[in-house]
Amino acid sequence: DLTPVRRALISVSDKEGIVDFAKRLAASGVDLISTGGTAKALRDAGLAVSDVSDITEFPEMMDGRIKTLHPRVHGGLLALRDDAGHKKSMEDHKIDGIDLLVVNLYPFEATVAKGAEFADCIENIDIGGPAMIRAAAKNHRFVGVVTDPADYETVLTEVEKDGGLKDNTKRHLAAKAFAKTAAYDSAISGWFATQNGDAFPKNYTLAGRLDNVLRYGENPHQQAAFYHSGVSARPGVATARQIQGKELSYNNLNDTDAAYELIGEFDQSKPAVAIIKHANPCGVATADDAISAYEAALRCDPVSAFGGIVALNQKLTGPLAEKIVKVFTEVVIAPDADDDAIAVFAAKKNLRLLLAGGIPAPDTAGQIIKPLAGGFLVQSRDNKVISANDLKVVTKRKPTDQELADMLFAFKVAKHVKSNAIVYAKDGATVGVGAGQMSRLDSSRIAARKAIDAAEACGAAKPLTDASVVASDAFFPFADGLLAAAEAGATAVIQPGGSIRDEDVIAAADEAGLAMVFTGVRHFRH
Ligand code: 93A
Repeated sequence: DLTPVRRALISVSDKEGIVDFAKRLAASGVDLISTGGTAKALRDAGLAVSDVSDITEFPEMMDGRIKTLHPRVHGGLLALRDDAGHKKSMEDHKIDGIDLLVVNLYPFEATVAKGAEFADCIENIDIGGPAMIRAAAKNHRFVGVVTDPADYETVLTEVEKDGGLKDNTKRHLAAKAFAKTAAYDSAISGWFATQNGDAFPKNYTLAGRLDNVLRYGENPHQQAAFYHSGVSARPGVATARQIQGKELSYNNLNDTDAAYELIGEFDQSKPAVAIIKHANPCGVATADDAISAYEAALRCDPVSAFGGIVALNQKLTGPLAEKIVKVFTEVVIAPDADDDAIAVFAAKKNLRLLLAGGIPAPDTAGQIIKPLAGGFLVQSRDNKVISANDLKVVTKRKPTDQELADMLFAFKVAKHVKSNAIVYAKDGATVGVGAGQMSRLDSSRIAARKAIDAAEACGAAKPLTDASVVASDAFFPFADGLLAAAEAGATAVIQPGGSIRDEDVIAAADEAGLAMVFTGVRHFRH
C-alpha cells in the first residue's frame, strides 16, 4: 500500500522552506519538476530541476496565467496507475506519472487584506494551482498532495524511510487539500460578492481557516475550535499577537472580541477602557488619560469586573498595567504596549496579553453568523454609528452639552450590551448597565440597583446614577421603564423612538422634566 515517490512537481508562491524540502527529496532520488519562479529558486540553490514548460512543450504564457494547465501535467496527476487503459494513454501521449505535488497558491487573501486594486486581486486568483491540487487529491491512491508547509517534515520522513507515502498519509493530505481549495474559493466568492455590493455570496459556505482546536467550548463537555475568516483584516482577537499568558479559551475569545469591538466605537484621540464579563460590559469609560478611564470603568461595577476582560484603545503603559494587575483579570487587549507594561504583566503568568496592532473601525462592513438547528443565520454587522446630527429632541427641555455628550457615549455602549439593554452614564463613564432581560423595565431597574451597590462600594453618598443620562437600545414601549430611570436619577434619555405609544412616553418625560432625544436607529443584540 505504498506508492513510490519518484517524480515531484513543486509550484509554490510562498517559497519559505522549499529549498531544504526539495534538497532532501532530491537526496532520496526524487526527480523535481517546477514552474518558473520555483524552478529558479531551486536552481539557484544548486538543485537539478526540469521546467514544466519542457515537459508540456508549451511555454509559460499570458503573464503566467498558463503554466501547468496541460494534459502532460494533469494526465500525470490523474492517471490510475493500475488501469490498463490509463497506462496506454500515458504511453500514447508521452505522459509520465507525477507521484508528489507540492503547491501553495497565489496569495489572494493577503492581496485583498493589504487593500490592493480590484484588477490586482483578480490576478491573484490562482487557477492552475487549485486545478492540480484537486487532481492530485482525487487521485490520492497514487499521488501525495502537499498544500501546507507544516506537512513537509511528515512527507520527508516517510519518503526518506520507505521511498514513498502511506495510504493513510495520502488520504489525510487529500482531505486537507480539498479543505484548502474550498476555503480559497470561499474567500474569493465572498470578496467578489462584496465588490458587487451583494451582502451574500450565493451558496454561502463558511469561509474560514482552522486556526486552532480549543481545549473545550462554552462548557468543558463541549468541543470547540477557532476558525479565522478568509479576507478580514480587522484588528482583533483573530489577528492579535498573544504576548503572554495561558491559552485563550472559547469564552475568553468571545469576551475579548466583545470588549475590543466595543472599544472600537471610541476615537483614539481620547483614551477609552471597557471591562467585559459574559460578553456584556460591566464598565466602560473615556477620560483624558487611560488610568482615569480604567478607574472610572472599574467603579461602575467592581464586583463583576473580577475575572473580567479589559480592552483599551491606546498603547498600554506601565502605570496602567500596575492598576490592572491589582484586580484579577483574565485577558487584556490593546493595540500596543510599552516595555514597562509588558514587564509588569510578566509577573502574572496566567494573565493573557493580546496586542492587536490597531483598533477595529466601527463602520466597516462585515458579516455576523449565528447558528440555528439545521443551518445558520447571516447578517451584516451592526456598523451604524450615531452622531449628534442624527438626534431629534422630542421633549420641551433640550439636553445640555454634557448630557448630549454622555447620551452619545451611553448609546454607543448600549449597542454592545445584550438586549434589552439599558445603560446609565455620567461624565463619560457608565454608572449602571442592565443587560439581557426579557423586559426593558427589568433592565432599567437592574442597572439602577447596581448603581446603588457601586455607590456603596466606593463610599458615594448617592447612587452613581444620580444626575446621569440613560440610553435604551430599543424604544420604551411604555413610560414605566423611562420613569424607573428618572427615579434612579437620570435627567436625559436617548432611545430610538418609534413606539406606537411614543406620545405617552414623551408626555411622561416632559412631566418628569427630562430631556429626551430619538436616534431613529435601534441596536438589538442577542
Ligand atoms: O496563473 S495560474 O493560475 N496558471 C497556472 O497554470 C499555474 N500553475 C501553477 N497559476 C499557476 N500556478 C501557481 O503558480 C501555483 O499555484 C503557485 O502558487 C505559483 C508558482 O509560480 P512560480 O513557480 O512561477 O513562482
